[in-house]
Parts: sequence; structure tokens; C-alpha cells
Amino acid sequence: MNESSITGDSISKLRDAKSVVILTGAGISAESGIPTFRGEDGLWKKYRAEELATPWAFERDPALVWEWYDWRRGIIHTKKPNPAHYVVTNMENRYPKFTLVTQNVDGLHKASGTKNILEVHGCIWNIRCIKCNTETENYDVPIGKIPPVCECGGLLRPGVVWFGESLPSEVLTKTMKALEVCDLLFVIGTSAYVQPAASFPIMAKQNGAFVVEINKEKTPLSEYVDLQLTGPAGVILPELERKIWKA
Ligand code: BJW
Ligand code: ZN
Repeated sequence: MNESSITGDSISKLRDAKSVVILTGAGISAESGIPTFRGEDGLWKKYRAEELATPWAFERDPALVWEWYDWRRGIIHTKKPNPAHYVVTNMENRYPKFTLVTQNVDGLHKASGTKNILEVHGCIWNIRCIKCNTETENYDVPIGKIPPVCECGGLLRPGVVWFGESLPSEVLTKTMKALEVCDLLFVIGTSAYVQPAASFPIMAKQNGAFVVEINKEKTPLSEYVDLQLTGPAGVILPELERKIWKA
């Protein structure tokens, strides 16, 4: 972290905020060993998104899509939250109003103890029937027979949001409300490429929030934010926590 970039004014903004939203992306789980989507070793470098993460891909070949999700569930279930997840959890306890909005489907924020979580792209540990719409938690690794089938005879699909699908409406409504009232937004480990999540920081800033970005690299948001901290979230966030609350 470039310590000099955090002025006394920024520190008091971060310390004194009352209503806080944190938006996270795959980068916050990278140090837990979970691949991101668009980085050097990102998933989209090896697999074509449109062949795997769309409703049309699932219609065409549900077994292929499930093979990929089964493989990813197998990776994720061995992984644990890293220091960045735990600082986020601590922040929930420090601020009077706190909402975590995550694009991640890995469940690591819940595993680290954060409570008020909005999973805008769903959760890889949920499965949903495409016929009767029943959604259940399922932690089986491997999933078993592929593709899995519901008791009603319908195909089961991962409970995640694919390209071309709407985000869950209740989750989106709660996200919009939180973005309207927050005075501080952290944007952590997202390339800010996928809509509508990429627009959340713009909405919050237009509503008057102070926006802090933490990322290993510059993103399309970097020029727009009030404070940009460059480096791994698992290093930056513990340093920031020390600087703000334990100095
Ligand atoms: C670190 C770090 C460390 C690394 N510390 N940082 C044309 C046609 C159809 C649709 C569209 C279209 N144009 C636009 C759209 C909309 C589309 C979209 O945005 N497409 C883009 C590709 C342009 N969006 C949608 O379709 C969404 N729905 C929607 O808009 O509904 C309305 C609508 C419907 C129909 C038509 C049009 C509109 C749904 C989006 C769903 C996204 N789903 C996925 C898969 C989820 C399930 C799964 O996991 O399999 O969500 S895609 C993937 O990207 C995943 C992620 O949540 C999402 C965001 O990625 P994220 O988190 O930002 O990860 P990366 O890898 O991109 O970035 C990692 C970052 O971390 C990098 O910046 C690194 O530097 C950083 N980093 N290590 C800190 N240690
Ligand atoms: Zn069913």
C-alpha cells in the first residue's frame, strides 16, 4: 500500500463513516487460492464464458456446464477465508450500518463470519430446479450423477447468475437501497467489467459516498474513485485496519 496516499482527511472519512457498503469481486478470494475470471490465470483464459456461464450453454449441454461447476466446487470447498475476508467481517462490527455486496459465489464471506451479505451473482452451493424452481443448499463434492435431477424430474442447475440473466430482484433492490444511503463504499478485487455491478460504485458516488478502491491493478473505476489503494487485498486491508482503528 502506498501509505502516503492515505491522508488524515481520508482516515477520518473511513473511521467516521456511519453507513458502509463493501462491494467485492473475485480478487478478494484470489489469496485463498480461488482463480479469478479475467486475470493472467483467470478462468476465462482457459474456458469460453459463453460455452459455460450462460443459460443457452446449459440448454445445449447441461452435463458440460455441470462438469465445470463440479470441478470449481471441488476447488472452492478446500479453500478458506484469507485476512481480507476477516477484515471485512471486522468492519461489519465497527460501522453502525453495513452491507456487503459480493459478486462472488464461493461462500467465503459467510465462512469468515460476515452476516449482512447480498450475493448478487448467487452462490455456487445453491442448486435450483429449472422446472419447479425449488432452490436448496447442496455441499456435495462431487455432486454425484451429472447432470443432477430434481425429485420432480426437472434438471437442477447451479444457483448462480449467468450472462444474460437478471440479478435476483430482491437482492438487487436491497443493494440499490444500500447504495443510496451509504456514505462510504469500498470496492475490492473486481475488474469492474461486468454490469450491473460495475455501475454500483458510480451510483454510490453520485449519491455522495466516498469511494475507495482496493485492487492489484488499475480498473476502469480507478480514475473515478476518491482513494485508490494498489496491492493485494489480503495485505492492504489488514494495514488499513491497523491504520484506521489501532493507531
Ligand atoms: C486482486 C487480487 C488481490 C486479483 N487483491 N485485487 C451484451 C449481451 C448480453 C449481455 C450484456 C451485453 N453487454 C452487457 C451485458 C450485460 C452483462 C455484462 O456485463 N457483460 C459484460 C461481459 C460486458 N451482464 C449480465 O448479463 C448480467 N445481467 C444483466 O445485466 O441483466 C440484465 C440484462 C439481461 C439481458 C441482456 C442485457 C442485460 C449478469 C452478469 C452475471 C455474471 N456472472 C458471472 C458468473 C457467475 C457464476 C460463476 O461464478 O460461474 O459472475 S461472470 C463473472 O464475472 C462472475 C463474477 O462475479 C463477475 C465479475 O468478475 P470479477 O469479480 O470482477 O472478477 P475478475 O476476474 O474480472 O476481476 C478480478 C479483479 O481482482 C481484477 O481487477 C484483479 O486485478 C483483482 N485482483 N487478485 C486485490 N489479491
Ligand atoms: Zn423440481
